Amino acid sequence: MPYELDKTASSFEQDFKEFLEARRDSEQAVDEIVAAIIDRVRREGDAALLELTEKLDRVPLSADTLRFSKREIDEAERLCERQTLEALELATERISDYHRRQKPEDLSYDDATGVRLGHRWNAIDAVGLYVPGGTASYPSSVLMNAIPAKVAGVSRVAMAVPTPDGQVAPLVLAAARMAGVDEIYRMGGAQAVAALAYGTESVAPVDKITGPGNAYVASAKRQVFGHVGIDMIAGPSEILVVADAENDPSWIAADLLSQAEHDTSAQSILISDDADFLEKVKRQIEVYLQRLPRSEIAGESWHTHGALIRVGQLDEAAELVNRVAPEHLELAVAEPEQLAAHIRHAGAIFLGRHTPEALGDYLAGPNHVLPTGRSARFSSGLSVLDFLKRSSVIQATETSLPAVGPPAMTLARAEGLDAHALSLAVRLGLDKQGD
Ligand code: HSO
Ligand code: ZN
Repeated sequence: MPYELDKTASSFEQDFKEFLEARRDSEQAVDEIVAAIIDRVRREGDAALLELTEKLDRVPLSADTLRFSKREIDEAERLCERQTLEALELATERISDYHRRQKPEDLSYDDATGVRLGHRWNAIDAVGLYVPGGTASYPSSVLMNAIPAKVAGVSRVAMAVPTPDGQVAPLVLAAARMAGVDEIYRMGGAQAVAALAYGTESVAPVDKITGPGNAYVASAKRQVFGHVGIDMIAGPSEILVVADAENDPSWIAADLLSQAEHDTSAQSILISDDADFLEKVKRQIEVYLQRLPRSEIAGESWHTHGALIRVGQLDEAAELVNRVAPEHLELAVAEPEQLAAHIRHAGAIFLGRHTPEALGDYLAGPNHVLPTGRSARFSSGLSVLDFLKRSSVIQATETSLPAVGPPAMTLARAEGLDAHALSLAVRLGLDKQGD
């Protein structure tokens, strides 16, 4: 059964701490297996990649069939329903529009000494996008990863998707084309991450790898980090809803289940100031669980990690939210803005009773790749900035260098780095010996 905590009870602080510290991720000993796979792909290239794909995904491929052809993607598109493609197109437009507004400006100014300072943004050259196979193969996640990369100006986006027994979701391929993905490979697991990071005869290496995956993919991303960039390591999904008693319990119950159905390790939390309302939502969840197709996953998530928390006053919820730092936060209250003003740690905030989190998962516009596992304390969702990097720019002149050069020389000498001091001195006419 879900956790039931009461902020007005004397044991609350202890109970809440235990709840926050409870582990949700199953630790698996995969690092060694993954290290061996990466090493093989690095040394043997295509041969290792194709052999591992045949063994693990049961698909015999050659260098020619590793990559999806234009004709195969056309065919996949034909298999998709028109209405679904239209919804995907709307999502593409809305996500693109939102992310275009994230593009940062270059900076350039002359400081008081006359030195010109600033920075310039440039896109990463090539990005690898990992897309899981099977039931977690979400077209929406293809859009959420590929669109910000393309908006940033990444010229090459290469996607890896495993095709167990030769199967792939046609909508995933359609989404990839819509988002502007340049290459799609039939490969998955650690071997795909290794191929993207180090390159093989058939897969050119990329500079950064993003996208979710299982424990093997997560371990592989961690192990290639440094050689390439990676995005965050996404954990199981989370939702925290703050709701007053004016809500329809069935709306809130559905919202809690919407994330619980992702994964048995997902977490759904409800905070309310009304014990009766909490009870109604709890009952409604059981009603929905009778009929939802993914009720086994959602039920296990809700019954082992779910929580109902009662507070004396709704404004006490903000402090608890900040301590949880949830991936998704819904504020289903009369004055959501007032409560939101006190929220400092949440991946995405959904305001009011008519903004279910599911809207953000698909086509509100902002990214649905968000910090999980309390990492919203120190990080943000995926954005255009994740596909850009900054070069700082400095320009001193004959007239401005004398203002800043001498103290720089002083610091160089203090560090015992005389060639540093010399490179300033020769320009300032302060190096007597060189003449
Ligand atoms: N809620 C998930 C994303 C997703 N939902 C994809 C539906 N499809 C991220 O936490
Ligand atoms: Zn979702």
